[in-house]
Amino acid sequence: MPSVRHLAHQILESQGLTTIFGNPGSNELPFLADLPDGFRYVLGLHEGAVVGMADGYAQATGRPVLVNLHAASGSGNAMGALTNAVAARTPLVVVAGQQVRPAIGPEANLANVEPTTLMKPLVGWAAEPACAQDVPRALAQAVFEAELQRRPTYLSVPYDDWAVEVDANAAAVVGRRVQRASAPSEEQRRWLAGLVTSAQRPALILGGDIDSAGLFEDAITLAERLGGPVWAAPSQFRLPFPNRHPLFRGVLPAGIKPISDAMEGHDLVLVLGAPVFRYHEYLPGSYLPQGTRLVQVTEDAAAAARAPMGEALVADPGAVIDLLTKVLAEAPRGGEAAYTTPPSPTPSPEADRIHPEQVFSALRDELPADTAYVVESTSTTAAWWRQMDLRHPGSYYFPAAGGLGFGLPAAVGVSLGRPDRPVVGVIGDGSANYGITALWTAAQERVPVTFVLLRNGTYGALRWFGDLLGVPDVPGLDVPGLDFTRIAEGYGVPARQARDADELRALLADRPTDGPQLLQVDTALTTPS
Ligand code: TZD
Ligand code: CA
Repeated sequence: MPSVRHLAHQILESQGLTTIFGNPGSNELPFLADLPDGFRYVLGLHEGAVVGMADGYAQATGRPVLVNLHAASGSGNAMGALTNAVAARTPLVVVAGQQVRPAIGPEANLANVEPTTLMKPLVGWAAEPACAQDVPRALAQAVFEAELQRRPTYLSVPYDDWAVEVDANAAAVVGRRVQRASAPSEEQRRWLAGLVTSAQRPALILGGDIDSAGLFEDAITLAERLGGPVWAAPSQFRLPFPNRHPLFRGVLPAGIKPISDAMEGHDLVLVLGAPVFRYHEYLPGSYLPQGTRLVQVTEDAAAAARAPMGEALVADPGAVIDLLTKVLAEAPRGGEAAYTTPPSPTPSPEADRIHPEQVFSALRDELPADTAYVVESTSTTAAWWRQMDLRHPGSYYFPAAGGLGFGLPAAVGVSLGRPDRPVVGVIGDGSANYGITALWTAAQERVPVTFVLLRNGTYGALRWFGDLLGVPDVPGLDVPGLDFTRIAEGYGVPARQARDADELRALLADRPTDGPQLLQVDTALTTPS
């Protein structure tokens, strides 16, 4: 008779979840015992970093990933990082260790007292199996729910369950396949095709799901046939379209009025793979200009249901791109205009500081075109998009819910998931602290990530926000006295200070490919828009 542990490992293997990101405690040890060959355990030193790494890995591979956390305290530490995974629709399968069954009721130390409510509403599904026999099935469900809902799930397993021997029925779940297809019906296809072919001035707004779902290239074909402008949806966590393509108009500003202004003159706005919309700054106005019709196509039923305007079709954006590309094939309206060239970087106003645009133009010139960037630097967004030239799928990752602590760990996860791609983390001196322990994992795993640490001594974006809100003088906005070269060295990551743009270029060109490195640059303060 097989043990629960044996079946669980088989299920994970058959579903391709053989890389485990975790931080263990007593309750988790029995699950980790006897892991078969081919499993890899990536240790993170703090649960926020564990989830950030797993999020990056899952996004880079497009597959669900197992996260193993310690009881309620480890789960609690992970919750901030989970907000990003929820917004990015990342299928993380979080398995937490529970005390032995007889010890839960009396609340022994490290009992996870209300495991099914603890992580809600962040996770889309949470359970603790009612008996050991049900653990294998529940684990499979956790994987399938994460994939089907594209949302993290949470399973709490009492640690005395792993050694229990179960009957043959429990093994029936090994190797199950659960798939989803969501192509529009004939009637829906006619409706969409009619809308798009009869539009005079259509516009496309693409969300992060386009890149997550591997539709980056397909979106280019569609846009070129449509011939209309393309924006990335606001609060973007992936880049769904090449940012220097002649049809690209940028990432939409995250306010009601600016989006409405941008849509002026368009009779049809087609939103693919994005919520409508993830606003941030409250800049009131009417949602859309007079006479503009908005249609959202998303697989995320909740995003369709909660949108405040427009029509929605819950379907696979890939199927819709396919359909529209075919419908538009006979009447191409697109031009062959060239990709735009970035401007010369703005010089720094201060002698001992580099302008962020100088940093980004150095990245653009010195690094391979297929570099994947994980960005968590909040006041430099405008400078970033002015300088970068990203033409490959999977080139850009940003914390999807704006929760800091994603960038540094996610860069490690992206590199572990895609060892074929150069990976660079662009991290602010504020942001770095929330996920700093991932430096240790990068050093131990010899992950070839270059971390470019932008040190402006402050929470730059919050200074800008304070001005926007009319409260420029608040405490707690500066972060002086941090030297990330010394912090990195302490975690085992070699580090250098680049004193000017030329030195940065030289260090980037000469970056190691057998392990991580951190390059710190002192940067001038800029505003995000
Ligand atoms: N805590 C968490 C977990 N997430 C957050 N988003 C914040 C706090 C608030 N916050 C922002 O939204 S931006 C920011 C903070 C603290 C400043 C980040 O500083 P940085 O980047 O040095 O990384 P800039 O370029 O100086 O803004
Ligand atoms: Ca900063």
